[in-house]
Amino acid sequence: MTAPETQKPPTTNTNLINWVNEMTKLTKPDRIVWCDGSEEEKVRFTKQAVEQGILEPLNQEKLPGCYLHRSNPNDVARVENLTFICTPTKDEAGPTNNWMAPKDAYDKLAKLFDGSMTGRTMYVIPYVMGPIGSPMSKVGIEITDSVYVALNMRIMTRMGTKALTMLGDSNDFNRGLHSVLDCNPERRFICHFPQDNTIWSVGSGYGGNVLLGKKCLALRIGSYLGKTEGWLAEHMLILGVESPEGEMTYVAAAFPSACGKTNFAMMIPPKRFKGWKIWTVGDDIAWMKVGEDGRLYAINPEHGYFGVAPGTSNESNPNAMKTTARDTIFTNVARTADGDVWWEGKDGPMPADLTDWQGRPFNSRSSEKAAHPNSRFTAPATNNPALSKFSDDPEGVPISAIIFGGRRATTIPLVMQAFNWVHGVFLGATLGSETTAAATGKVGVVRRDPFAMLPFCGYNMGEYFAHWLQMQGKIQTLPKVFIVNWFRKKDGKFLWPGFGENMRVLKWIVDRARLRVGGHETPFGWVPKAGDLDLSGLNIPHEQVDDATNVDLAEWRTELESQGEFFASIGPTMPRSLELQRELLLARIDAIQGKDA
Ligand code: OXD
Ligand code: MN
Repeated sequence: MTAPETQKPPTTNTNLINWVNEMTKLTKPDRIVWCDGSEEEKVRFTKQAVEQGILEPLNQEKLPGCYLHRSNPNDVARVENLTFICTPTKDEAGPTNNWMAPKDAYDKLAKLFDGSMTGRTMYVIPYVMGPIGSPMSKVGIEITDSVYVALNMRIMTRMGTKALTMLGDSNDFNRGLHSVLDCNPERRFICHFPQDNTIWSVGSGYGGNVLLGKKCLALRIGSYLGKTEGWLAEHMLILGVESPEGEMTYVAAAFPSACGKTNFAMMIPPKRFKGWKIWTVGDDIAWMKVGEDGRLYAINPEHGYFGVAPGTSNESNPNAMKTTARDTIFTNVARTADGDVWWEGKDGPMPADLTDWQGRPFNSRSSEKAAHPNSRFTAPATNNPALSKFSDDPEGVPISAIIFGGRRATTIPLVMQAFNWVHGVFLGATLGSETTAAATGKVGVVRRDPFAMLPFCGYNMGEYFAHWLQMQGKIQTLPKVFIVNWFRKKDGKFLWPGFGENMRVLKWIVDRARLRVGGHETPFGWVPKAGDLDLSGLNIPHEQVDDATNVDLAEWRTELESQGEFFASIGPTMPRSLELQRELLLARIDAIQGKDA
């Protein structure tokens, strides 16, 4: 092997230099580029990506600094069946994760990585997850042979020299290695080694599989670090609700992939809520730790949004439209004849002469979609007009309420509050949702997605539940816990209008968290008392809202039984106290129906 063309490493950190040398020996690149995160570098990488056909410039007058990427059609979503947690024992990964023994995984992937960068450039990307200098932030280094990854990581993280400065000479950094190879699903593996703080990803170019700071570090490795270090890494948006009087309340909310977290985090309240404002801290991930005052504080480890494009419009999310109007990378959307982007659910009629996400002329009569259902935008958080001024605060923001939400056609009411922390953990643990296009597999089937973390928990799910239960002893001022469902249906139609109107529900949540509104007790939790949910100016019949908020005992019995099957599948690590919660709720139904012993 001839020595690769390289620059002098911009660091004296010998742990880092040695690791990069080791990975260089394995992958044998022709060139090594250490990323500094500068503007000049962005321009250079973008030019290269355009020359190589990886990015296509869009109409620079309409969308300055925006580019389109078309992925390999076989590589458009996360691949949960090829994602592995590689812990010394299978039990540590637990029943909800795919497992490989660390040595087997390293050996298997080393064969694939061997020489994988020959003829290619290796990019060494130093990045920080979280505000620079925050005690909650973590440094990662991603080595990749994809300039698309380098450009996306630049948007999604605090990337470059500042990360090396924060790392200094420390050996405490996540080691991420990625190679696209030939993008063959047969040779695609996303392997996590929590004990080694290491991620190896091969054979894919899709964001969730390859932007290693996001799902891999911030959630899978992050959740493991959270358990060992006593904090929480969660699949949650973070938003601030500002009242007309300037009172700020912060909320964290977990929803499974593609259930509208980005829309909720950037919501614009309806006219009725004049003077109210929503500020985005994060749209996908929250790291939460107990502060000195005993409250739970959250940071968003990310610095950009990797959002689902279809359905995003000036009606559903005007802030996202503004956020993506410049310096954004679009992946797998359709393109108009004048170099604009398009997707199903964007404003206005479908333009003529579209090019579809695979670069083919689009036939508007075909049953196929012009944009892939999981097409994405990667946009800088700093473009967001609603970005919270505390999103860069090293201390994070204090969380008053935690919300769980799924996509459920039946059973789950519009909003319900847990009786206490343990019941709240139960609501998180039993979260269910219909599957979406964010992961490969069948769409629209209800699956349990506890805490929206099923694909992202880096260790045994039963122990994860136990960790949540144990946090009760650490947090002095516990956030109140809620469950919401924007997706309930009757006769095939959604009962609740969603989007900005969700502000009505959020206001009740804020008032409950601040102990200034009552609640109506149902066997399963508190719901708004008649009149407490502000419905003024909402143009839908009251019966429809009643249907959206209704709690039906028969539906709940089925639900609790299915939750029981899920709990049983967790096995011996399943905390007994959560099963007791379930039994208690079933007993309440029995009592109401006169079936108690
Ligand atoms: C995401 C996901 O991309 O959850 O955020 O799949
Ligand atoms: Mn997500």
